[in-house]
Amino acid sequence: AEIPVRKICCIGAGYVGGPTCSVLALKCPDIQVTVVDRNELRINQWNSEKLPIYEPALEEIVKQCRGKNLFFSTDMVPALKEADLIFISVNTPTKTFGLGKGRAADLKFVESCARLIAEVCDRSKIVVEKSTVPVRSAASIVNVLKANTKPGVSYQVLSNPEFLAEGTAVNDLTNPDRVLIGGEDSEDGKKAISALSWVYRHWVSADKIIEMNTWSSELSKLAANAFLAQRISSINAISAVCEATGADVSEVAKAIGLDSRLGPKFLQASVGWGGSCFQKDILNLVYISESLNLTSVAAYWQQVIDMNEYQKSRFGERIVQAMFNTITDKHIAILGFAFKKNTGDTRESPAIHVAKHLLEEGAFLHIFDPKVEKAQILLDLDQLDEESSISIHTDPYEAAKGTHALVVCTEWEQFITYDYQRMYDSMLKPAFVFDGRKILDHSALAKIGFHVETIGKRH
Ligand code: UPG
Repeated sequence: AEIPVRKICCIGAGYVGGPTCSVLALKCPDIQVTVVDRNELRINQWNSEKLPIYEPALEEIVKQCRGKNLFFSTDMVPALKEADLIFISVNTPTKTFGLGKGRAADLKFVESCARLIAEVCDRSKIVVEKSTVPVRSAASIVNVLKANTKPGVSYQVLSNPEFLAEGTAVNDLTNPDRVLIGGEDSEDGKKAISALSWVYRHWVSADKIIEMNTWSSELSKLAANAFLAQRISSINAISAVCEATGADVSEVAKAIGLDSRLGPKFLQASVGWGGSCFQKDILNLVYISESLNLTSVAAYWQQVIDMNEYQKSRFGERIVQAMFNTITDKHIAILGFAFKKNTGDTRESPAIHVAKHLLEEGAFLHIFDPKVEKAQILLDLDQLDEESSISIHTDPYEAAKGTHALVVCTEWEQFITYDYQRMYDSMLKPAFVFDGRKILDHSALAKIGFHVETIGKRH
């Protein structure tokens, strides 16, 4: 039988393109996968011993496939020319200027990919939009391609949003809940859909591969992220009620989650959600809704973001209040700076918000995270170098030494098993713990002598 796709090129070697293509290469030995990016440093890192991103199990896969059927390159043109199928997996940041500033997604990178493809390709291709984009973006890609296509060449544009979460990327890619493929309702459209579906069927069962129209596929991605963030904002809203009444948000979450219609996942109250996707995608949904004159819809989803801002601020304020309304000149250890466990990514991390709040109140911060690089922490806090108000530590016990308080901002599992007696002994008294992730054993900490405060519970 005819093999529909022999060579794949992916533009964008980031958190989506890198892991997705690595798993693809692993599962499809008969397909050659080339990941291209104009960022030479990043490509060099993908070709080196130390990959540019940390994901459990990723390194083994890259080592196994690299040089065989997985390649990382800055040489875009030949890779695009040879490919039967091209993934566009570039970033779509929130616009920082002009119309839609602060909310709309900036599609300039997606558009320039489409222009480059049209310029260099001299045979027909399937172009797959993998970046998270506003609804109807595929139509814009089609427009740019059509207006610039060489004679005899035609394109099919598919939407195939990625649902992997950071820290579990390899597992999410290997065992996806579903794969969405949106395409044009025409004979050529159907052919393109079945070609991409053939690629996924190497390791995903057919019943999990869902075909739909392009706009549904694009909107499903935004909607899924909005629903996920909304669940966290909802439980965080309840956590504020708990703190004010004496209810315990863990008990409430458990009770809610046992309703089979709701389910137990994504009900962990926290200092707030972060990450590169939720904020950007919801802002995007809000912007699209407003553009379509759906003001009530826009206001509804905006509240999910507002509640998250409220939660982050509330946690910072609570720290100050508990420490006798002043933290000026006090030393505070921040445990965890990444936006979630098992990643070194700090994009939109609630830890940044909390740290800035504490700095504004005049505290000295001792920051420790198992994976985040020192330079990244300094960058996030707008600091050029370590100075008197911030020190970055590679050992949690060193970070805790001489501080008045420990503030947990990320749910790293290793935090659970630290020797808190040892930390307590090296800290100033009264010693506080503020658990922004509800992961520590609070009664054990109280027994040691800590004053413990956590989300969604009166101490
Ligand atoms: N979080 C909580 N409580 C919970 C669950 C998560 O506070 O009960 C926080 C978590 O700590 C993190 C944020 O929510 O700060 C987002 O977590 P998660 O969704 O696991 O990470 P992402 O890597 O941002 O993944 C989301 C979607 C994924 C999508 C991706 C990019 O889960 O499906 O592909 O965004 O769009």
